Amino acid sequence: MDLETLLYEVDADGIALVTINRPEKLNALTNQTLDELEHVFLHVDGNDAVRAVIVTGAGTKSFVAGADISQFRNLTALDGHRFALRGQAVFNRIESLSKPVVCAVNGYALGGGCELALHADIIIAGEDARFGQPEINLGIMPGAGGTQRLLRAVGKSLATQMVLTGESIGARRAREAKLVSEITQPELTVDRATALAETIAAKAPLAVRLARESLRKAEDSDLDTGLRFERHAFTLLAGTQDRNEGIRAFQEKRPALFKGC
Ligand code: CO8
Repeated sequence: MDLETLLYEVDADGIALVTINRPEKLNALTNQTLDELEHVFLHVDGNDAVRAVIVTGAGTKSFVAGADISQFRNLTALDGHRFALRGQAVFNRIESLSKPVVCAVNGYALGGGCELALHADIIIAGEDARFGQPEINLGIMPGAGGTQRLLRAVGKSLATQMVLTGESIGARRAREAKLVSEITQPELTVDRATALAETIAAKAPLAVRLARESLRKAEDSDLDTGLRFERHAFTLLAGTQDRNEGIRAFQEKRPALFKGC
């Protein structure tokens, strides 16, 4: 597929950089962008050379300012249903990826942009980042996980305030609310995300995969189910060659060389 609204590259360390590239429209998501995101996520998932993914927006002003509103002009209820279904399906691919995803957010992360970031494992925000769900101002509401994932991320009170007022929050408030893990200077978000991705990429791939899956279970399962998953995942990893290598490297005081088996 020729990518027209995304830039996609994989560096020598296996870090994939996905850049939503419509800066003149503040990287608003069109149907085409959703198709291209899905294509790229499928490539990431099926490519063993990719160890971690960074998602960011082109330009300095915006990560993603939401779904492209011009597509909503003649929307019927059925179109709305299809769009929300499509948005949820594409963003859910992030969750089911076998690699961790770090979002580097500069400027606006609004509507579908905030929802996209909410699907990442880690969010790094520039000091100028703004997160919000302004759909209510358009007479609609979040449709790609915003009500469900924002509430899980920041709790009922702040999520309700954001969704019902449409008001956005800045980077500091987002960090206080545990939506983002770190704030950097705006020009350093991708560098910081890359450094994190490289650190993760150097670990044992199966351990990263299963630990990530186990963390995700904590979001949507009861404690017993989560603990059972954690136990089984731990058991699986105990039988890997990388576990053997990790322990041996520690005892021999050298860096471990993980192979993903
Ligand atoms: N859609 C389409 N175009 C947009 C969008 C958008 N969401 N946001 C900005 N643009 C365009 C503007 O129209 C403008 O284009 P042009 O120069 O051709 O007029 C250009 O980007 C620059 O924007 P502004 O001139 O408005 O820049 P400002 O700095 O004045 O304002 C704002 C920045 C505050 C971000 C403002 O652009 C804004 O309010 N944008 C809309 C934000 C919004 O409401 N987002 C939610 C959209 S609805 C949604 O996301 C529903 C998601 C449902 C599921 C998603 C599945 C993927």
